[in-house]
Amino acid sequence: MSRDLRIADLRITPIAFRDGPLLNAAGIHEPWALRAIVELETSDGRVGISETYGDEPMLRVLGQARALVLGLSPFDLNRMEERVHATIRPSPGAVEFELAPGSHSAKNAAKVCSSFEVAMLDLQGQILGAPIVDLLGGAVREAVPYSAYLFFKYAEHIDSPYAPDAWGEGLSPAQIVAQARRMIDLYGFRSIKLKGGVFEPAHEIACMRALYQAFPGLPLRLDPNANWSLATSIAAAPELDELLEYYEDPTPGLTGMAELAKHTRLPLATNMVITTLDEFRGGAATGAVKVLLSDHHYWGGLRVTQTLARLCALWDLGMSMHSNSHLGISLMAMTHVAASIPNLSYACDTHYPWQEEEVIQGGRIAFEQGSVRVPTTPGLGVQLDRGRLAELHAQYLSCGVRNRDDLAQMRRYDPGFSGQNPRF
Ligand code: GKR
Ligand code: MG
Repeated sequence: MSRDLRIADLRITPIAFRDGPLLNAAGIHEPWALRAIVELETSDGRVGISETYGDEPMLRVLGQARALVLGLSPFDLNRMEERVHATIRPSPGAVEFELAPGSHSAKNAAKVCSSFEVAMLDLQGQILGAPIVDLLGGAVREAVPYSAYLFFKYAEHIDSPYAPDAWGEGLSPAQIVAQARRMIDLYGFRSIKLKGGVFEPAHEIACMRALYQAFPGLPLRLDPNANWSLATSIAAAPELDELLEYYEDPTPGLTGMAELAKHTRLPLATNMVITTLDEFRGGAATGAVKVLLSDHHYWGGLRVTQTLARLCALWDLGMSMHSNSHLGISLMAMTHVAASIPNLSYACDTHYPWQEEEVIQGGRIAFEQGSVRVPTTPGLGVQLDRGRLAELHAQYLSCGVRNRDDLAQMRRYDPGFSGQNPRF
């Protein structure tokens, strides 16, 4: 019976949700983060969902890909991928961020495949009465650990478009420790990452030292998003040696990371120099990085992430997971795939604590001791709240943001901000 089911409709709904004034190497987050909610509806009225990037070029390619998925069975994942890769091309003129690989339009086909694949797996799970993780070979863990993802931040956005968030300012070492304390009290995380590349390295190292003293025994990471020169990264390495579990993308490029690797005992991690299977081919062999941060949204989906995990095992690389601003549908997809990967060696990143709004029934997903329990209900295990979807879509229509642009936003605070990379 279910073999005859076909995908009869595709709905793409862009949404905008409140996001904090979070600082990074490129600048600062805008008050609204964009995502797109993808719905695939079958001829018998079932709806499979996924969450992906909501920038204009992404919405355009999703629209172009519409005809490629309609008429397929939810089980036709390989045919869907074949069609998308044959048809979808990079978007000329898209705003791209070195630090956010999901913004690279060269990854358009992989991003579309991922968004269709998750929704199709959701449908498969509903049809078979199985959670997605079972379709991926079953869970090797019942709950997936995430890390406390700290950001330098201002207390509120320029122009105060809405009431400030509850996190306050996060600039000094004491404020960063307070931010970590609040996040750990609320979510129970057992490892900590600080987004760096914002201030002078000495200040960021002082923050790491303050975290090390405040949370003895908790694994720590620092991610300057390639905003430190090779010389700066080498000079900082001995000071970071005892503080970090891994040193994430301090310096630009594979060659820079390979050179740095010769000067530090710390494992280097990346979501910047190896972001595609092609880059993996040359990158893994250099020995430059020891930990890879996967992300199903731009690598091409949950099954590609499993392939990546096998490659990491083969090349002896540790695995963690990258994140951008996202809501619960993405968190669930991340949780299903992470639960299926035996060699997930580090707690995953998630921006989720920075998001206040939700688009799923039941509201925000709960964390227990820093982990998200793997759903046992069919499919993704979460359903759309249509009222909330309509509200977040209305926010999209009125917010005016159409492409993430942290650099332009930073220049509103500081017109002289260079945006140069590496800046330190
Ligand atoms: O959202 O500001 C941010 C992050 O800096 C993000 O863009 C990065 O892609 O979190 C990411 C990372 O680990 O590099
Ligand atoms: Mg990173």
